[in-house]
Amino acid sequence: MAENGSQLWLRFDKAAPLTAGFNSISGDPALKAFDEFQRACRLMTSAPLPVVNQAGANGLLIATASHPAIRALKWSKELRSLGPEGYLIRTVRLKGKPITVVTANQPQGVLYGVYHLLRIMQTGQSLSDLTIREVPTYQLRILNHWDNLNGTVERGYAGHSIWKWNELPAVLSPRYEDYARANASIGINATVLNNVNATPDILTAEYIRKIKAIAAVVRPFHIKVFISINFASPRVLGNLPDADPLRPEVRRWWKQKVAEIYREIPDFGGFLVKANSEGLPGPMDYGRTHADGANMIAEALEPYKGIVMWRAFVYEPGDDRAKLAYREFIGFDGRFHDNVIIQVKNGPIDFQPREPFSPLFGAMKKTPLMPELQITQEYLGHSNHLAFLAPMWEEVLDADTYAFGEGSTVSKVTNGSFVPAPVSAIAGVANIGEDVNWTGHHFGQANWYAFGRLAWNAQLSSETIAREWLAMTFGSDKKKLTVETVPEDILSMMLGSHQTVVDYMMPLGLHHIFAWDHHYGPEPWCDIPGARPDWLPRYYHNASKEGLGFNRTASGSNAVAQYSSPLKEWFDDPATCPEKYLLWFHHLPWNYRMKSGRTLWDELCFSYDRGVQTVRDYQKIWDRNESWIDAQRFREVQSRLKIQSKDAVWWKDAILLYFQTYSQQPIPYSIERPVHELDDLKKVKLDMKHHN
Ligand code: BDP
Repeated sequence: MAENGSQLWLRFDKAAPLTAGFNSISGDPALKAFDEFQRACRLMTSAPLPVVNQAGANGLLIATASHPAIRALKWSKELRSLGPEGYLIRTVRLKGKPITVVTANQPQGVLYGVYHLLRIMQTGQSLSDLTIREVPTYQLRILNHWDNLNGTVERGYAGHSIWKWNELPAVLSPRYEDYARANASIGINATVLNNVNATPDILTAEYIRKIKAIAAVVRPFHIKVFISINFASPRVLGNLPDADPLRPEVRRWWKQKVAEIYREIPDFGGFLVKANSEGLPGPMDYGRTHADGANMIAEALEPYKGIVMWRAFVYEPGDDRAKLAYREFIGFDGRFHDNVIIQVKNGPIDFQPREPFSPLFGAMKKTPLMPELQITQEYLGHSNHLAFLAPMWEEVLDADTYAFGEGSTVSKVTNGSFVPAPVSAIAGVANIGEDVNWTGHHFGQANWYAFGRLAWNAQLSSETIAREWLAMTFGSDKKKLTVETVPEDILSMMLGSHQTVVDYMMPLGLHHIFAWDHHYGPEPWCDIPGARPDWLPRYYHNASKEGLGFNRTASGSNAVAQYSSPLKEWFDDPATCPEKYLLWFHHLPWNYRMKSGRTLWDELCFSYDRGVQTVRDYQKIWDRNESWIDAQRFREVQSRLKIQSKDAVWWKDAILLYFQTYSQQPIPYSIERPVHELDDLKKVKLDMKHHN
């Protein structure tokens, strides 16, 4: 069968290694879950299952808790502990006959249960004696689209936006439903349709009708729609003199606007707000605070149970940029309304290839916080590089903040375990565009998949996620894949790929040494006269004849002080600071002795070289699997690996040759020699406009 990636992990291929064997289906045919199972069944076996009134031997029963067949099972106690989205999948014996039951309190739980069951089937796991109970880690699992109303996507590398605003509401692209299904299949239950750099237009009556049309398509899949708003909207759209959050007319404007939205979309989710950040308007324009701004909007949304996600991505110049969000927000702890969640990027700066977690996690003890992860690879090779991000996110979610004692990990301080959260949430900046395969790189799909799976269950291992995704996404008659039989070489390529990108871009805690604006290639030398210092790489790497790195210890910017003990002491001392964050927290001499026994300079050289060599290995791994991979996807991934390989060499040569002008030391002779001249590399200017 021809494959172009458009079906994602939902290929429901007839060749899939089905352990299937259901004879009939019963329960509640009005449920979307029921429909979806039958749809998948048709694709897998050409025919849906016969619908019967009562489950018979090898039957499947799909229903909510209130259905008589489920009530008869007397599981009410267990069902009560599941909340609205949790589910049970169990094999029961009725009169000696095995029946598989998928049930939950609410229809959405049943839908997630059905997709779990389908996943078991698609990945060739056993269907007998199932005893599955799942409850999500986060209640709101939300994609953030950075899609502009003109169809471009900020930091999007998979073509234009999937939202065809100019055709809406009259024309509904069939992709909207595919999108909703894909998200529901991995537990994503909300979406922010437009860029955080929002224009006021999204709040006009015209756009509200368009949003309503999208909401109608995704609603059956239990997905709620949110939008990003521009704080100045009352001034721009409402002709008010300003947007001061304490001005009664402004407050009234928001209330009326929110009422207008809910009249059209009764289950609307709420707003995402980027305010007083990177030049966008906000409450501080009027001498007010983040709390004033967020609470005003929260008040308007409150009667409808809407939510405000207020971003903490702020960095007014002044101090070490890594400290700024914390400094600006910590004083507001406990001062936000109940329906405000502060949305915090995983790291303190900006989605770098690797950052330590943001010190706001755990530090705000009375305010619900939600992590914002970036699925789109703005700083990780766009859609050209293969970088499976589950390991990076696992590292963040499992990081111990120590804020509430040992074990208060980032996932636990954000999912309501320590800080009461009326709604716990996690966001991922989408990597989706109108490309046939949705994400540009076929392996970019794995990051969308991984975000959903981790948002549902933050304890899942990257390996489990990669196995599931590979088994569902690849595989054919020639090679049937199950979670156990996925090719080990491709699996390990995926699992190591984030570290590999870090190795050839920014190892050992280096960060933000990218080219200006497009964030693709290396430009550690970049200098733009008049630019803010913290927009330039030099600010971050501080290379000099003496050494390299950013001193954030007590003798430097003291960013370490924003972390809880014992972390702050560990980070403060190069001997205990994890080497992966070494140059994030320390400025060290070129001859500093690393744990490997090598000098810092040599270690850097070896990291870059390891990155290059490993990408070359990825090319070999991919090529030797050619015989069983469908032709188009094989070729497309192969050609992107070539680009990645060349880029890795570009990175290695640029960074090592440039830093060598400071270290004045030879590149260890066992390492492949540079093939570029530094002066030539300095002339490289990519024509990659960032759509803003
Ligand atoms: C940066 C991006 C920029 C975004 C900004 C944000 O470069 O395009 O608008 O983050 O998150 O990473 O607001």
